[in-house]
Amino acid sequence: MKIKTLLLSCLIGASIVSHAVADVQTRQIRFGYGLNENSNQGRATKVFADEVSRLSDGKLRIRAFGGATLGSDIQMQQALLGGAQEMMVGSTATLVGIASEMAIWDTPFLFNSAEEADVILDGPVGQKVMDKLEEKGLIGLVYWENGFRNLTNSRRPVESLEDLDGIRLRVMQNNVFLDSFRNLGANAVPMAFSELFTALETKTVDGQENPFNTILSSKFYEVQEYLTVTNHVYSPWIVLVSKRFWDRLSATERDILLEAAKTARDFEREDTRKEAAMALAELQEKGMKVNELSLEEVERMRSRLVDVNQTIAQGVGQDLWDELQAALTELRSNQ
Ligand code: TK8
Repeated sequence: MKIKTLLLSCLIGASIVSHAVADVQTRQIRFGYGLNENSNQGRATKVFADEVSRLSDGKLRIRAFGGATLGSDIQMQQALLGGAQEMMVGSTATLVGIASEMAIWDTPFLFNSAEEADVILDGPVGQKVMDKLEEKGLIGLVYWENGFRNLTNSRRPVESLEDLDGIRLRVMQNNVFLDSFRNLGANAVPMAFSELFTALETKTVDGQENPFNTILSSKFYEVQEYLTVTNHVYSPWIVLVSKRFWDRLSATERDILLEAAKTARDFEREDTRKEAAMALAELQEKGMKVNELSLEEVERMRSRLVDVNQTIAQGVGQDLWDELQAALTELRSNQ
């Protein structure tokens, strides 16, 4: 009996596989990202590529391009819209020009922990925001973790809000970030990530903000002396597919991309968290001077950012904003 069942399931399994392979064509998929190969983004892209190859018997081939060699996040998004590039991973923050709802993730101090972010991003609100991309010509597959952002600069330790006065601070090309840092007194300059290292090196800007992982993998410690632990916002990355390309794929091919993106997501979050836990000490070893903000200063920051929250709620729609707040309240009441 056991053997019969086993045989039967083998047969069913085999038919699924052969059906799957028949549905999969040989394709090259250009996948771009902004960070170095030797970064959490690069490592997870490799996991994604290997998994796509494994699930498709080598028929679907991911050609990965790191270090923004296919362009900045915004340039790659345009290439996906036009169909000149098939896939990418980048910040949700730079997508706001295409889908205004993405700005909801830029809310300062939205999540108290990475685990909270996982539940919301992978839950109904995360999916709803992601689905807004389709009518614009992009398919969102999954969110990866960029992480909690922290502040670096080459001028002075930032211990109070006043220390931000006059600091030329690079921010992502996104109005929420621009308004947030202007409200905090910095001289905020929007700029593509791909131009950032040089801008810091030549002192075109004094500072920037990114997770510990990125400060480390992009070697910002070479051109930035001070690091302030602010954790002011949790930044997601999102894995995107050109809709023009997606529309040509079979159901099996789509499943393979989605499954592989989920596997890579789980790997990426674990890898990112492990690295983040070590990165601060490493950055200190590399010579960065690290300071934490006092609770009082964090509170002052929060209160300056309340206005930004209202603008975000208006921009993304009050209903979506309320839905997110309700989901957070429910999540926290279960803890
Ligand atoms: C990489 C960017 C980066 C982001 C930024 O292309 O721009 O500061 O944090 O991760 O998406």
